Amino acid sequence: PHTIYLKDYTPPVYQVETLNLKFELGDEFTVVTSTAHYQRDPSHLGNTLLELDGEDLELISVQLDGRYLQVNQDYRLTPEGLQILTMPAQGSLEIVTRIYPQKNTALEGLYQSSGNFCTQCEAQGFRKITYYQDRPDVMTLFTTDIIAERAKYPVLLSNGNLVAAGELEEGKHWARWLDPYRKPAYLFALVAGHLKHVEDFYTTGSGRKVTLRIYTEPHNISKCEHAMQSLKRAMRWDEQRFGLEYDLDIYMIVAVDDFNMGAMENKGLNIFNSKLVFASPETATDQDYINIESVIGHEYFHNWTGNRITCRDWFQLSLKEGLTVFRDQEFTADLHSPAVKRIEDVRMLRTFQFTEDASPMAHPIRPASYMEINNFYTMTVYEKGAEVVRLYQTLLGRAGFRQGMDLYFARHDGQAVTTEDFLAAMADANQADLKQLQRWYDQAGTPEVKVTMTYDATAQTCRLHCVQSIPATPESQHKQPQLIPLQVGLLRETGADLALYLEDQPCDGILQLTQAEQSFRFTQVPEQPVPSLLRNFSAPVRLVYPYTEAELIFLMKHDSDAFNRWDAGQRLAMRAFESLLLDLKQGIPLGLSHECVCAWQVVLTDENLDPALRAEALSLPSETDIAEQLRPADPAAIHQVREFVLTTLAKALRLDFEIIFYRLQHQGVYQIDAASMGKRRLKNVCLAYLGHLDDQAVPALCAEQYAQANNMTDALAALAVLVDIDCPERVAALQHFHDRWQHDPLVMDKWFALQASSSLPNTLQQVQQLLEHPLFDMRNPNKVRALIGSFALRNPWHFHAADGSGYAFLAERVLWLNERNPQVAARMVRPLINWRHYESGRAQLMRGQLERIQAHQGLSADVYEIVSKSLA
Ligand code: BAL
Ligand code: ZN
Repeated sequence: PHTIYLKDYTPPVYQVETLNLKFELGDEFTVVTSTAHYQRDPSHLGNTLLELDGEDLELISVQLDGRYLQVNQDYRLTPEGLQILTMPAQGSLEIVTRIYPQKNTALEGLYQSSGNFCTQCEAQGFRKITYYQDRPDVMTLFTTDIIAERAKYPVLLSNGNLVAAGELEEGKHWARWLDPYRKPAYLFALVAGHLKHVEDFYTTGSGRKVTLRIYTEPHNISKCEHAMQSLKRAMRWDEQRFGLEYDLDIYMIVAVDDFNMGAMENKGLNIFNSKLVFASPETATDQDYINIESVIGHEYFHNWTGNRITCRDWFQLSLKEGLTVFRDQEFTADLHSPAVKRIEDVRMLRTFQFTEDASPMAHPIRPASYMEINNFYTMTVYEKGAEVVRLYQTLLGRAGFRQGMDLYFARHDGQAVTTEDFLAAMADANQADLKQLQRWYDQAGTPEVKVTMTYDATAQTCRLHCVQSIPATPESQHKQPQLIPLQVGLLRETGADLALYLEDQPCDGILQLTQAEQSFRFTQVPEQPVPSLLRNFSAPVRLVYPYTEAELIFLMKHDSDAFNRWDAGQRLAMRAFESLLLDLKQGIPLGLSHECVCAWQVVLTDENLDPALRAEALSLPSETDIAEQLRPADPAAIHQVREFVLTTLAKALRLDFEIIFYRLQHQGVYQIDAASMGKRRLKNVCLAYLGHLDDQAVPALCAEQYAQANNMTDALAALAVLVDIDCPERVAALQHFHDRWQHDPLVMDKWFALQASSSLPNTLQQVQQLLEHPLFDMRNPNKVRALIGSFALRNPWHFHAADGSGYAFLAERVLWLNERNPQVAARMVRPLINWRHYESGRAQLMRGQLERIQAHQGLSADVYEIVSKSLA
């Protein structure tokens, strides 16, 4: 595999005016006829080479303006595709190819899922359908004809509007779809199958009636209501918040079981992993409900940020993904609890993106190079990208951000653009100098901001001294300072916020860090305050401040910023873990301070605090978080101290946990509003703590909750506690769950995932046995993620077993997947790449498995890129 560089970008020589596609879908193969009208950029003179991308295609014929072309004379086949050797300034090229969707296990291009045809073209799947300039800056008008056997494939769908349909001989039928908006090939979609749909309507702000349809296999049709309502909420929200309306007469979503990612924003025809569509109280957890709403929103929001304005090239991926994640985050925050949403997003960012940013795969949100673009659909491009978009809003305010968005659409609708275009629109709309924000796009690594405070009682001033640094990452050793908005508050002894004056000027609390080192002097500060720093996580940085235990406990109680109140608890826990790890190493008996225990008791029992926030506060940093922050990591020690803290809190606060648990135990009819979800969350956090007590009553309590639950959230929470306890109730509940849900693959994913996350000693053995379970299928990405992904990512203790058995297991699975589905293989190998962060024994074992994978013949570009970079 070779490396592709952003600096080598050149615009396409040919644009495509129209593209007509004809698919003849068959039982063994599919014939694709593509007719494209090419138009050369006038600045290029003379007949020119036209290079078309193509992969795994059988070429049948090529015609130029009705004349058959001859191989080697008129065209040439290369490993990358097809070259038309002397292409005139304009011409119609008809290419006929044969493809084998039924044999497509990579789930890229045209493939089958549950016997139905579907597509996934982003990023470069279209080249597996026909020869074409498979790059996002080639945008054209698509017309798609689909021909298939009516009995097997009664439903034929593509992008845009259905303009004609009819019957053919031999039981076949056809449909023609026309998409009136120019689009790149990655947004193309086709679906053909035995599907049913639910239908609803939405009237846009300007009064246009849009038909909404969700297509599924018939047996799942009853589980689409939540997705449909979510779609309508998303359509309304985008009108209200950003003034953006939908632009076609029909919006379709198709749910499929075999899908490499979550969902895909194909114009007018989204294709979704069924996991992100189907919900019923019995089968979906609260988190599933929220995720469905958020991803339905995300794909819908792409219609403007991604489809109407798309990326010039794949280096700009964050232009659409960071922005659209930001939009879906705001959507969820506006509809539910902004504080809970912020906490959840930051928790995920810190656990997974910070880790990625400290890994050999670290890359800027706009990478400068890649080998395989599929490897860059990352937490960095998506989640850090969203944080960078959030920086604009923090700096410009909501109104200023909206003005920037308006200008971005006014300037670039219908274009394929770059992140610089986005920055320019934001800056120009606000007459702001935002040039320094560019560094967020070009530099990888999580910035560290070290703050110290000095207070001068005589002058009544308080100085915050800030030092920013960005760690070296593969793309660069020396970093330039970035523009970091640092939102701060100063708390009085009473816990109230002081009014802020910077050098006697009133200040909104947002400090703009622009230099490596900078001081800010607050005046009119009558007493020594406790600083609340990086409020609402105003930038994706690691904040370092020498807080004392007492100060953190004070902030946990008093900070007016809900995010920082939560974060103070996380810092307090991390401090405790750090000192316990040291004690463990030195053979000092473990103990948790009385003050710490009381601090969590105060949060737990604070009836004025939103139950969801109490639950968040009681959810301590994960073993993965601890491993990342306290390197080199010893996963066994980390597991031991974290279990110690949980058990200590469970014992000390048992009565409180029980009182709250029983008070919230029965909630009647299942509701998915924020308040009900928050209460369930708190109740189940209490149950999880009680699960740490060595008490016979606990399994019985869990078994009871499992048996009585009228919803999946409560059932699964009870099972999650049981799965860590070696008891008859565990066996019975797992068997019951299996028997009850064996017909439902998505619910069974939960069953596989739970067992893979168990802390019981024989978990790896169990996972290996589950690979042989009749309902497990390595070709289904959801199953792989549920069983193998959960084991490697959610069970660090067993994955990092000191004998290396977890690593060897993962490597074997990666090699199996490499042959069949390289994208999924490349995702699964990632838990090994941070091998340098672990103590030397484990580090060597992890490296050994990476070397084993690297030595494998026939490694895909996807896996090769990750493994070779990790070992470099
Ligand atoms: N564009 C790939 C799926 C998504 O981010 O929406
Ligand atoms: Zn997206």
